[in-house]
Amino acid sequence: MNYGVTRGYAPETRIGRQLINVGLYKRLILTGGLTIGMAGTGAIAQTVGDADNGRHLEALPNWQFTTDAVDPTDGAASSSDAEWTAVTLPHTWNAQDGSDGGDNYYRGDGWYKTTFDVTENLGDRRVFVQVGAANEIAEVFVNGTRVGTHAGGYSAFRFDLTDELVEGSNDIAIKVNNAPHRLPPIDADFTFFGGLYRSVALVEVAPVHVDLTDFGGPGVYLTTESVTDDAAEVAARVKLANDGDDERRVTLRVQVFDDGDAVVAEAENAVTLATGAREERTLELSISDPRLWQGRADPYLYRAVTTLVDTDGNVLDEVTEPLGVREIEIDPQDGFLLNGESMPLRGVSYHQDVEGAGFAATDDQKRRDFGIMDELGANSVRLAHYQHSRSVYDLADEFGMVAWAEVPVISEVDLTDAYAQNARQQMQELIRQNYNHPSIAVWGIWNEVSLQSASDVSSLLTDLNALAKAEDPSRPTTAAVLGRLGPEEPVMNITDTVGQNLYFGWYYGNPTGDLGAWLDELHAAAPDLPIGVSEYGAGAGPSIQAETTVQQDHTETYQADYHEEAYLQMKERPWLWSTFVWAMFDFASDARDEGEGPGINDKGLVSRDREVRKDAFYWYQANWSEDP
Ligand code: GCB
Repeated sequence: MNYGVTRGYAPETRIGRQLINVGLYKRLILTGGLTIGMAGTGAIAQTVGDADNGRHLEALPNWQFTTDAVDPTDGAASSSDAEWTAVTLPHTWNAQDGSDGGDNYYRGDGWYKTTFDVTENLGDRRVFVQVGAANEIAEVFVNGTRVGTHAGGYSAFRFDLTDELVEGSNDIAIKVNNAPHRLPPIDADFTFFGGLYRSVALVEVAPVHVDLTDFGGPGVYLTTESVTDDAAEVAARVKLANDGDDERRVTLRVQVFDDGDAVVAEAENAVTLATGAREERTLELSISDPRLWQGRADPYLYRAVTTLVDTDGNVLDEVTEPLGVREIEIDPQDGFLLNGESMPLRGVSYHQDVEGAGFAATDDQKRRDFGIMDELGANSVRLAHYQHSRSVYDLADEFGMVAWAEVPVISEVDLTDAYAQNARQQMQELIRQNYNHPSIAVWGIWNEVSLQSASDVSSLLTDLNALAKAEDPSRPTTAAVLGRLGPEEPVMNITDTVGQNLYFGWYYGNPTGDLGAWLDELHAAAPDLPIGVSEYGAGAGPSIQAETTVQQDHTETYQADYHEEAYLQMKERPWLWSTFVWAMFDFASDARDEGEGPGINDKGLVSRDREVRKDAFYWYQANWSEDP
C-alpha cells in the first residue's frame, strides 16, 4: 500500500522506507478526529493507563454508542439507522441501571464507533488497537472488516489493524456483549457492567519491535533470580518480532534505572532477525547493592527500559516496565515472608466498582481507593475476581500492597472445551500482562468453584494450576476455596497454597470461637499446607447503627464486633499466610436486596460512594495503621 504523506516530515529524517525520525523512535501518524493535537513532537507525549507498557499510545476519542442493531460491514455503521449517542471512555451502559436490584440490568449488545485519520505513509510499520477491557465478548471491525474477536471481559487485548487501513479517514467499530457469562458465570456475586470500560488506544511500531501479540503482554518479562546484600541478578526475557520484508540487525538493550534516573545495570546483545521472525532472547542483569521492594515499609521501584536500536543508532522501539527486587516465601508454619522476614498479611479485597460508573472507574478513582486502603493500614490486597487494569497493579506496586491476582474462574464452571480453552487464555493474559509487578505475590486459580462432577472439576483446575506454574515458575499459586472443606478434598491439594472463604458469624456458625477452632482443625490435619483466609466479612448498611448482636441485621455495630472477633482469632495464628477482609468497599451486585438497599453487597468497610467509613474501618485503622 502506498499512502500519500500528508504531514510534512523532513525527507532527510527518513530511514529507508520507514518514516522514523532520528532520536524519535515512534511517530504517531494517526489522529483521532480533531481533538488530538499533532503539532510537532509534543503529540507523542500522550500515554494511556491500561497496559500501555510505556509505549506512546494515542487514546482514541470521539466515541459514539448505541444498543440498536447495527450492520458491522457498513463501514463503522455510520449509515445504518441506529441512533448513536456521544460517550467518553471509560464507559459502561449500565452504571445507572445496574444497582436497582432484581438482576434486571441490560445484558446484550452495545456498539461503539469512532474514526481516525491516517495522515502519512505507513511504510512497513504496524498499527495495533489496544483495548484495556471490553466486557465480555468484543468484536472489532475496521472499515467494515472484522479484525478480531476477544472473549474475556477483564483482560487487555490488541489486534493488528495495519492491513485494513487506508489513507485518510478510517472507521473503527467495536461490538461488546455482556450477556454470555461464561467466565464468570451469571451467579457470581457482582454486576457485569457491559462496555468499553477502560481505555482504547492505537499503538504504532516499527517493523522490528518488541512483540505486541503475546496475550496482550508487554513482551518483556523480568525475573529476579537471586538476591544478596551485594547484588540482585535479574533475567530479562524479551520477545522480538520482525514484520519487515527483509532481514534486520538490531541491538537489544535493557537498562535498569533507579528512582533518580541513574542507570544501575545494563546489558545488550546484537540480534539478527529474519523476515517474519518471532524470537525470544534473555539478557542477564546484575544490580549491585540492591534496594529491595519492601511492601509498605519501602515500596522501592526500579524501572527496566528495553530498547531496540538499528545499525544507525535509531531507537526503533522502547518498552518500560516496573522492576521491584524482592523475594517471597510462603511457609505452612511461618506464614508469609517478604525478603526473609515474617510479614503477616493484613489484607482487604477490591472490586473495580464505583458508584455512578460501575466498572468504568477512572485511574484517579482507583488512586483514591488505594489511598483509603493505605489510610486503613492494609498491607495486602486481593484483586478479586478477575484481571484488573494495569493501573491497579501499578498502584499496588507503588503503595507497597502485596497482591493476590486472579482469573474469573468462579463457582459453577462449565465442563466444556470452550470453557477450558477460555480459562487457559485468561490465565495466560493475567500472567503475561502483569508478570513484572513486584506487588503480585500469588496467582489465584479460582474462587469457590463448586464441586459438581468433582473429578472433572479437579482435572480442569489441576490443568490451570499447571499452566500458571509453567507461565511463571517464580510465584506460588493459590485458590479461594469454598469455606469448611476438609484437607482431604481434592481441590484443597491442587495449588501451592490455599485460602478459604470463611463466614462464621455471618452465613453460618458463631462469631466467637468457631473460626479459630476450624482453622486449628485444618492446620492440624494438613500441617504442610500453607493456609490462609481468602475472605471473611459481614454486611452493614452505611448508616444502620443499632446495638444488636443479631447476625444478618446489617448494622455497623454487628459488623464491627464481627471483625474484631474474627481478626483477633486469626491474629493468634501467625501460621496463616494471609487474611483478607471481604470487602474493602460496598459494590454493585444487582441480584442482592438486603441491608440498606437493593443491588448492593454491603460487606465493605467503606460505603460504595466512599463517603462513609463504617465502624469496622476505624477498628482496623486503630489496629493496623502505624499512625492510628
Ligand atoms: C464469597 C464470594 C464473593 C461474595 C462473597 C459474599 O464467598 O467469593 O464473590 O461476594 O462471598 O459476600 O457472599
